[in-house]
Amino acid sequence: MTQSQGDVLVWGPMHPTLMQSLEDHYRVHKRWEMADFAQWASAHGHAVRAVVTSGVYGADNQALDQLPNLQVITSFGVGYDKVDCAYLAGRGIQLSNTPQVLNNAVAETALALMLCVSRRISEAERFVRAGHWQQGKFPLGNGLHGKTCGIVGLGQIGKTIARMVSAFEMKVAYYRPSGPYADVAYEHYADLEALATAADYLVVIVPGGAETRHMINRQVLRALGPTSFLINVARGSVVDEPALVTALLEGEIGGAALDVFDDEPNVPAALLAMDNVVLLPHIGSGTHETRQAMADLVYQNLSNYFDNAALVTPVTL
Ligand code: 8YV
Repeated sequence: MTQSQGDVLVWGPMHPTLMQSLEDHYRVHKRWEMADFAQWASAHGHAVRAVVTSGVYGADNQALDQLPNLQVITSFGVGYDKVDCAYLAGRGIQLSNTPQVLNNAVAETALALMLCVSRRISEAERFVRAGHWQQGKFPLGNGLHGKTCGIVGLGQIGKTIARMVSAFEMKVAYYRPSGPYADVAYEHYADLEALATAADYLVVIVPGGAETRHMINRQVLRALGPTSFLINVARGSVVDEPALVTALLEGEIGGAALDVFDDEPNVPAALLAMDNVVLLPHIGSGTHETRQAMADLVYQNLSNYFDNAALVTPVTL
């Protein structure tokens, strides 16, 4: 194929095979390499019909304003809280994301974090590497078996986490303010603090955005309690980070395991100093297999758009 099918603006560096496919089939414009986007857009912005971005990069309205003929945004990742859906709907711009293909990888990350924080794995490894084993035994951790896993956000990833923790013979409970799902047997809570009180492990996997911002606040953390743990594989914005730091400093929760932060890649210095906190650099979906599947899905959505076919995984705006 030639590079004649259309002009695509790519927001930031993407998965290598996706970049290659884009460059093989489209005229690719790399936003992150532009010294002055506004200047570039005033000359070339009218040609752009498609944007490729990720859940982490998003796309700001101010930049999109400079792409008057934009018709589709294909985003790498399931979360799309960094694009303004109302704005896209207003302009008739379609949006796609990459649901389903990352369910297992993100759920595996949640399980890894639960095990890591409960059994003190990172801390224990630091202990060995520092040569402390010769001086004495490492303290005990907490088990998962028989404990309650409270899931905040029983969507597709949440359900995958529920199935995985069931194999550890944990009890599963979930929060849903609008009532229980008819087809789900797990224990339902309409009140988040009540779920936190019941949970030994509170796993956060709701979409980011204004509706869920800081829903994990000081009250929820206090309800979780000093022997229980917070796991966040959703978005940093869902947790009130200063409240989390305070709750940890005050011993109000047992520990936290976090894959996501409010201001990535910046992690609050107070968290870096705590041994009962596990910190990951947003690797939830980060396996070779899953990232390839996500890359393929982004490309399929884009090529469908240019072939005048329906998007494979459209977001309803
Ligand atoms: C990132 C994610 O999008 O799917 C999501 O919502 O947070 C991740 O999969 C991905 O890491 C972007 O590079």
